[in-house]
Amino acid sequence: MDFKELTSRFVIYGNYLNSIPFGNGHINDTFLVTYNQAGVNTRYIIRKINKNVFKQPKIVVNNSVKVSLHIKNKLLNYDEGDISRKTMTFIKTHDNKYYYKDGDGDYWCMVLFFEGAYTIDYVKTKEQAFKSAKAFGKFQKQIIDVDIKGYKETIPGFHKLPERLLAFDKTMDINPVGRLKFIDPELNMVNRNRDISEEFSELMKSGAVPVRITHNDTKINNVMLDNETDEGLCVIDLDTVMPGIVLNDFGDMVRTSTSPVAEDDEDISKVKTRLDVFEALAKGYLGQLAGLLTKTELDKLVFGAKLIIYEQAVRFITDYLAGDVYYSTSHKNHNLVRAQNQFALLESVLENEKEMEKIVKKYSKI
Ligand code: GN1
Ligand code: MG
Repeated sequence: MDFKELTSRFVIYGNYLNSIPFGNGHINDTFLVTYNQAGVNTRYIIRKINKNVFKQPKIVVNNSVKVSLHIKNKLLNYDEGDISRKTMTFIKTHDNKYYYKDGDGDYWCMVLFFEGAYTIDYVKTKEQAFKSAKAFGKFQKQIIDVDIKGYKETIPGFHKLPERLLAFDKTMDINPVGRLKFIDPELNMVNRNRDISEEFSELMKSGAVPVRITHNDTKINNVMLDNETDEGLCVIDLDTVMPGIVLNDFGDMVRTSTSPVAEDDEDISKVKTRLDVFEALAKGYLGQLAGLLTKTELDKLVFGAKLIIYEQAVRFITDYLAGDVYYSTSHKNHNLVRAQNQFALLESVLENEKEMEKIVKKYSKI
């Protein structure tokens, strides 16, 4: 890819210097681009939206830009400084669009890079959990008033667990690459926990959990932390911002923070949910959202953790059965290991459920 030519489609001043691959997301191709602008090096991120995952890339662009502008206006109203490190700044093209469509039909988006900030892949200290959860809580607070009608689904049925299970069942029937024989224990885990899906369906049918605009991918490495203060600056990876439920967002923080090891760590014996980290998450997230969530949402936050961990395990094992067609993998059992890891985490959450409920109560206010 000729990045000089590609980035010249966007309104950027100065001279192109270089670009390098960046980050470790499983879905989109991301690059860090440097321009010299009047003697100062300015860095940008350019990302190719994965069109196999996001069938309608324009919806991704619309949602990400819209939510970022909404947050920018909030920050301006509250007169907060450092705005370009507290929300994403999307760069327009010369024909006034927030994306460039290349000759292969791929969509590219460009944003300002956050200088002086970092991300973490797993949580080492309670403080890191607290600060990241605070950032996700603040994000939710900032967008609590957006009009849901302006946001379509970027991936239809993304967090609809019954559909994920249906996909698993279908893949199992087809067994396209002959891996079914390797997944007896995981199949058992899928089947033993199908009640989570039933509870989810009941809950959604009852209407007790409001559909809001949510992030839907609140992995711990989707928060930028400040190099100096370690405070959360900005929530990133807005591809899945769309109508959703806070249960999943809280749950995905639990999924990606409370285990001391990464989601693909092979040493399953290390996978467990750390209650002190969980408490820091609840404190950070709910500290921002006091009075803004409903009683049912608060009551079901721990269920949200079970929901998303189970869903993620099902997604990984489905992709393993399908022959690794969705997630990028670096070895042949990568998705199997990921699924085993997530099932172990689910078991740990199930064991600690009561304690976790108590913690959430402690920080819940209506
Ligand atoms: C993907 O984009 P990335 O790598 O942060 C996935 C999430 C999963 C996650 C598991 C659009 O996230 O839903 O939770 O991998 N995103 C999409 O690591 O499928
Ligand atoms: Mg993502």
